[in-house]
Amino acid sequence: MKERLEELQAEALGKAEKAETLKDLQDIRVAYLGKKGPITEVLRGMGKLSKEERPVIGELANKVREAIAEALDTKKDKLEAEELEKKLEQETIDVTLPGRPVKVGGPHLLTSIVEEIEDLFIGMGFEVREGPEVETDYYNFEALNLPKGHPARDMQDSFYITEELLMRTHTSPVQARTMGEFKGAKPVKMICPGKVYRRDTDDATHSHQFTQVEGLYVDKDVRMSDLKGVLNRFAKQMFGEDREIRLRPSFFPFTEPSVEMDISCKVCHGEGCSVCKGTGWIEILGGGMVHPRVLEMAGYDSEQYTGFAFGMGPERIAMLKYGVDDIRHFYTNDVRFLKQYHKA
Ligand code: 2NL
Repeated sequence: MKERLEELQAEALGKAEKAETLKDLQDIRVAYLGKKGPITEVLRGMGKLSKEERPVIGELANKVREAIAEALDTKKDKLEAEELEKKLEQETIDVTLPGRPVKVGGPHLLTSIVEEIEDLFIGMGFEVREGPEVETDYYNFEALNLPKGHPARDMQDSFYITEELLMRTHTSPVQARTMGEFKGAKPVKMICPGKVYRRDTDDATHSHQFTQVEGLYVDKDVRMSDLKGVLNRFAKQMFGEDREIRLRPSFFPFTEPSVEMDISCKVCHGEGCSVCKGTGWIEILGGGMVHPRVLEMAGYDSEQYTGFAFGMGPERIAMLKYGVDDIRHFYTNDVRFLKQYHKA
């Protein structure tokens, strides 16, 4: 019996050593230590032994049982540790791998240009003001010296919402509102950037929705020379200190006198080329002295106050500055166009 037990122990320990999985270990445990296993069987046959042999075999049987259990436990710990090791290895993150690049966007070219224009005028003491895109007929036309039936209203075919409401055709109503707010009692020095709408058929130079920046300076003693000085500074900072400006007489219903401003052509320096169509000059904006009727309607005494105003299209400014040949590029949002103008 003693030999049988020792044989069983050796056999079980050998198998435990070779076991490769936790399942193998469990099978060995059941096979050797289970109720139907060989050790239990040995213990059951102890009745046939002599009084002297019984405690010896009993003790040995327990030792064998313990030895097998211990071998299985040890092997179990080892297998579990190996498994954990393998799992950790599989799940390792290589922090030195290069990351996947994140696509970063940037401001739209028009946004950048409008901000650049704003910064230049803020630098000259102008305040930036915004207003509604849906306007009343009064602020969009009437207050700007464009009474009902005025031919210039046809020039600006507009999107009407009701008889009295329309999509603004310029940003001047923001200025008319501001002058009204100030009640003719204090100076106004402001610019108003924003979207405007006109019933035009879209093509390379027209868009039914575009952007405008208008400026207004009303105070005692504001003169045409102030307009010229401010616009000259603007043109040089926007297009380069080597650019010249010139003012030509023009007409707008809300200014008198009215002017259009050209900048000298950078390509030919005034000699005449295809960019400036042989003239040496490129038109960039319009302006003039605020019509006394516009001042009076807003509550300003036109005997005491004078003002200048101007308006420009940021799309046109951007097209000239960057050589963009079609206004629709600003609105079709082709990333191949847009990403060329992202700084950094
Ligand atoms: C252009 C010309 C212009 C104005 C805008 C204005 C506003 C007030 C009073 C008087 Cl409140 N004038 N604005 C004046 C002259 C020209 O815009 O070609 N814009 C794209």
